[in-house]
Amino acid sequence: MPSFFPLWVIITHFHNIFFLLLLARSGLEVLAAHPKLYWSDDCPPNRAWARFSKKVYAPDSRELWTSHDEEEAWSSVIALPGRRNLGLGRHWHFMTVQFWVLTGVVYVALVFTTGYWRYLVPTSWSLFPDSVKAVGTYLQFQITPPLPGEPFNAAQKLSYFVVIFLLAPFQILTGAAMSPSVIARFPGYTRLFGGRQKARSLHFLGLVAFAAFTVVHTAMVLIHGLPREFAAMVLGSYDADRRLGLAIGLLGLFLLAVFHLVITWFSLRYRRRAQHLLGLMVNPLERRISRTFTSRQHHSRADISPYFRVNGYPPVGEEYQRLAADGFRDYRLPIGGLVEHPVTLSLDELRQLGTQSQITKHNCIQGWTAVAQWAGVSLPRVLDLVKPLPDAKHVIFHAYDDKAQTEGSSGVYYESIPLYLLAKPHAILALDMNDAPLPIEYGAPVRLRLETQLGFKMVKWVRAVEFVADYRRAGMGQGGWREDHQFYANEAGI
Ligand SMILES: Nc1nc2c(c(=O)[nH]1)N[C@H]1C(S)=C(S)[C@@H](COP(=O)(O)O)O[C@H]1N2
Ligand SMILES: [Mo]
Repeated sequence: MPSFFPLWVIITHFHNIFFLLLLARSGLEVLAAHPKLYWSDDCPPNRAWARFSKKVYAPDSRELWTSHDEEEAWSSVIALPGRRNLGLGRHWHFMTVQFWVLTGVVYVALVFTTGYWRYLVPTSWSLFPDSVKAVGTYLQFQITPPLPGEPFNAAQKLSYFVVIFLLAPFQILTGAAMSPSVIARFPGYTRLFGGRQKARSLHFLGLVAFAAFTVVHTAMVLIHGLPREFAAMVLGSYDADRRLGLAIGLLGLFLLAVFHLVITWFSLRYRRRAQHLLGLMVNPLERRISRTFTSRQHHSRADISPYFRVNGYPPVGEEYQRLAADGFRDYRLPIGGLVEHPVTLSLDELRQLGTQSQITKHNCIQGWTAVAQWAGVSLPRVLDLVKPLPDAKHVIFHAYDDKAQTEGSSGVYYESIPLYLLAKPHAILALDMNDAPLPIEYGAPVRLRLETQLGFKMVKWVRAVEFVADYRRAGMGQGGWREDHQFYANEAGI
């Protein structure tokens, strides 16, 4: 029998197992942060087509709830790292996907340059009836022989073709369709999938398909005989030493399990270090996307969502309560730090700078979306007014909500934004939502809107705006409250 599996097939196959397992576990961590799937970008709370959570929140509930309450803590057995660590799960996912895509590119290039494609790509219609026949043979507890001169039988060839050339690209494309920067810059691209929530649902179904394939694929390895298959898988030939193949194969699986135990333990035990180490490979990608993509969304009024989730409980501090009590008449927004002309503006003075309005899609890091109209002062206009000094690189938006008072955590909410993001067209200090002054839950009297970024960057209840050279002096130094306390990435374009 000829040797069908060259070294590059052995190596890329192993890489694929390695990266797919990381992607699946970290993907489940992301899902746990909003364990509901929808077909509509309005994410109506009672209309999820799948819900992996017992908690039910009604849109008309008398008591305020937030999307953070909807999060689930999943076990580290299925999720990486598990236990409500969305930020780290995303880090693992986006670190791994870069290597997985690279593996795929190398693999496909080799498949076509070596002629190996003949074993994978159907070239005759007979493959379809032959695959059905092959499955029938298996169902009669018999083994289907490979196609003449090829390593795989018809059913194998067809299923490998589907997984490699359809399912894998499908996961990459639906994944990209969920990035807020992609949605903002290329709204038509995400519409190809019917919107972000359909892309998210399809991405999940892609995971289910990968899992189903893996179960059948592994069962087939067992049915055909583990020693024989491991010999081919790790030594490249069915004629290779089966004892050696089996030993290396089992050792590989054992090391894979140990690796997952170690990274899960490390991610949970040293969350800050995991955030930084993974960030080394994720942040440059996020930064490139944030820098290059500019929002070009134009939704219509008809797209405005009937229900818009809240995240973050409103401030309860004395100062905010007092300001809110008379409709924010005494509210003043200080804009200062590293600027030539620091200013302190009332709401009327802010409005006098001229307002702009936009209908855009909000993307929360947890997974839900909603569309609203926002109106307020364009931030490029504010930059013209205060004139940032050359040293100013980041702008910190300080908020009124103290998480010690509202969510049993600690620290006052803030987020730092790189200066270049504020010079973009859809960057505004919003004063109105859907043609009315901002309601309290949605950030009254002033909130930030940056339409290429994830929701957590859009600070509500803004108390002060401060231009700085380095955000590391603020809070715990990670660039924002959610970076400090929830280990999110400081860049928020994906
Ligand atoms: N001050 C403050 N701003 C905040 C938050 C918060 O907790 N406090 N949550 C952020 C998150 S995670 C999201 S998704 C959006 C939610 O905006 P919404 O409540 O208007 O839907 O606000 C962002 N701004
Ligand atoms: Mo969010």
